[in-house]
Amino acid sequence: MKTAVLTDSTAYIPEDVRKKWGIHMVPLSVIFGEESYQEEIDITAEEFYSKVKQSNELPKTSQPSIGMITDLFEELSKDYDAVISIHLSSGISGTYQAAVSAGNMVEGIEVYPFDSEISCMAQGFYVLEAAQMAREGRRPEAILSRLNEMKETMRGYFIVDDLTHLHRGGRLSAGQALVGSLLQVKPVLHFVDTKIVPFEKIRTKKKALKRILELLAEEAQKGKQIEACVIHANVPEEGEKLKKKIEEAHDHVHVTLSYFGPVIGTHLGEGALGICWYIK
Ligand code: MYR
Repeated sequence: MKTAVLTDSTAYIPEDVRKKWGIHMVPLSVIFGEESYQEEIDITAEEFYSKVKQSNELPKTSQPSIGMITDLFEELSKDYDAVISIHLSSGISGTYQAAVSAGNMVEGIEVYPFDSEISCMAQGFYVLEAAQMAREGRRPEAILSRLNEMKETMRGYFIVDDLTHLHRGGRLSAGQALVGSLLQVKPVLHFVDTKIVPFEKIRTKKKALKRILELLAEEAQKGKQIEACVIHANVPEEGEKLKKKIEEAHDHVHVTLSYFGPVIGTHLGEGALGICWYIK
């Protein structure tokens, strides 16, 4: 049985890595006024952040259409028997639901949609694992079962410089009164049941990052091998600094650096930082 792995652009897996592992990708888009750009294809993260600075209008985002995903599945059906389709959390985007609908429409390929319930490199971790297992010839059911096992230890905590982006885009699940109080501080955010919610209210960025590092350290204390990733929104030096701190503190945490690209950057704003991890 030949199984393909498809993800969306918000995993931000670099093109060379996608090519190496045969990972297929469907893009989400950012829209500036009348102009729409498919991220990772028409616009890079650097171009996006510089365009935001020059533009009078704030960008919007959109998910891929069901038709676009159906076309991709149909294309894949020529070479594969099945496809695992891994997407950003269904609580923040309709992409996963679009993959489910497209999967119900196509014939000639078994479609297994997977809701990562998170996004960015945490989603990427699922994708890389699935791609490796698919290459080993593992069956889709075995791959999905491993992804669900990974979900039990997958964590992602992040902070933003300005919460109004998340609030404006309707992606912050918190009552109006709570949002008001959060705007004064630097809350640590995370996903619960597919949605973004505040984890803890913290006064300063420095303390919020320290708290995220503590949460990782609590996990690392258990002594198991951890795969982690620091993610930044156009602040690579800050990302590198965090990565170095993690490397110096824990020898059984393998850590990489990734970025919040255009679509996620639209909702988090420049300067956001996050760390995600799972127990290997
Ligand atoms: C769409 O238009 O369908 C895309 C909406 C994307 C919302 C993004 C919200 C922020 C996600 C933060 C992920 C942090 C992962 C560690």
